[in-house]
Amino acid sequence: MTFLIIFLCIVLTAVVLVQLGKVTEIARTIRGEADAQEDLNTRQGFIGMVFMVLFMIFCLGSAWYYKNWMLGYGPHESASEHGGVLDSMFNITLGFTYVVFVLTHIALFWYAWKYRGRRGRKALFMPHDTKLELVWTAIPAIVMCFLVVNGLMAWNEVMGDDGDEDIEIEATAQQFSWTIRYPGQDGKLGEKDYKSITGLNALGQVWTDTKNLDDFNADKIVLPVGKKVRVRITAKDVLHNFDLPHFRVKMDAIPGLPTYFYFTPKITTKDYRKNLADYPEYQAPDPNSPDKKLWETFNFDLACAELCGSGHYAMKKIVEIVTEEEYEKWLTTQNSTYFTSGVRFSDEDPYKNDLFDNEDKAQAAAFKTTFESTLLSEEDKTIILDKVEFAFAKSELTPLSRYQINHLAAELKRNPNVQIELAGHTDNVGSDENNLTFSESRANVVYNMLLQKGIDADRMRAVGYGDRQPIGDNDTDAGRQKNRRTEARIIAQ
Ligand SMILES: [Cu+2]
Repeated sequence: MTFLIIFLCIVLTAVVLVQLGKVTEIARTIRGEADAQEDLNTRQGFIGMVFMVLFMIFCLGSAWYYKNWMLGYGPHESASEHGGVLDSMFNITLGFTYVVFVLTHIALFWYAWKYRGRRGRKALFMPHDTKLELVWTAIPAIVMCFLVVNGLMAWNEVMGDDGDEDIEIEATAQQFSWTIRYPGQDGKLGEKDYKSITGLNALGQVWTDTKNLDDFNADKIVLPVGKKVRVRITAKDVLHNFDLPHFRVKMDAIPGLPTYFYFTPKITTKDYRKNLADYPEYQAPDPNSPDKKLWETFNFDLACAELCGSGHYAMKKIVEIVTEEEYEKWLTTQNSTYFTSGVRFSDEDPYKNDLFDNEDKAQAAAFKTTFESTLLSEEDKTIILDKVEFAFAKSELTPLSRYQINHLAAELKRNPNVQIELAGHTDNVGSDENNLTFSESRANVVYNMLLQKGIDADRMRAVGYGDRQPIGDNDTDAGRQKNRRTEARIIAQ
């Protein structure tokens, strides 16, 4: 309905204008061409002047109306230390262009009014004026020089590395998301190589570079206030742009050409929200969560400022600036590194045949607990050596098995009165006789290793039980897997 009324209004206005035009034309013929033309010129000159004033009021009024939403004004003072430099540069440029805009705007319509066509007045023909040419070339050139030099100086100040210690993080753009990588405990991001990119290794981290092992990916950018940050910026497919508008950070993310940006956040998200609360604009309810006000739900954003494709708008991440203590606390919650959560012990893990010190210690501690509780237990004297595994259909230990055998040796040394039986078991695949010999030879392998580690032969015996003592269902893969096992049974203590 509203649409129909608006449409009819427009049509009617058009009809009125056409009719008015016709009336003017008839009047012109009656009064004479020249008179009519002069009237028209005066009227149009006057309308031009009115437009000038209204347009100027509109421009200034809208700027005034939106001032508390605009970056650089009201509550949106830069949230980074360098941002003020860029803001003042913008303001200087704005100052120049503002003066030029107002003057040319006035001149344009004033001249159209003052020099409107009138009877008996002729236009001055001026094909060329060297002095004027010089003036209107020189003034913009000087102003431009000033602005460009100013800009270069600001750029050097912002991008320069003053050698202060920084936190380095990495932002990788791809259609249509950001991957934010943190350096982990060592504070250093590991090397990457595009040739290392696989389904499991989306960034192409080179796992032989140990700096990579503690790197983790975060679902938002969290940074401490007052600490310098260096962001490595890169892209995997097309051009993107790393934009933190509130921090005046903006840099292209280019495939194959790493870029960077330094910045120091100077206000926490919480304090920024408090500042916003002083402005009536931010007292309105947030349309996305109506029980909260706009200032309460405010967050700094990471956006992609390059039109990179249809999902471009979705390239958004929250940036949270917190106090140093809160940052340290947050770091401790990010304990799953990319390597340990997805890559460890996979085929891509170059360390899959070894345990790291911390893993070895954790396994040793767990084994010690099991061993001691088995010593205390009245009935169950069996410890399943769950980490002792053999190559398929062979009596050959997998490389990682050595760790648990070490742990067993350590416990036997700590408890010199303990004697054990090493019991080998198989699943029910194959003949009974074969399984017996096979399980015995596997038990013997463990026996010999313990012997090498200095455990006396008279404290142990190795026995093969074949498939006679299953603990799982031999009809399923998982059950058979359970049945193929080596046990340490305490026979004296
Ligand atoms: Cu993008």
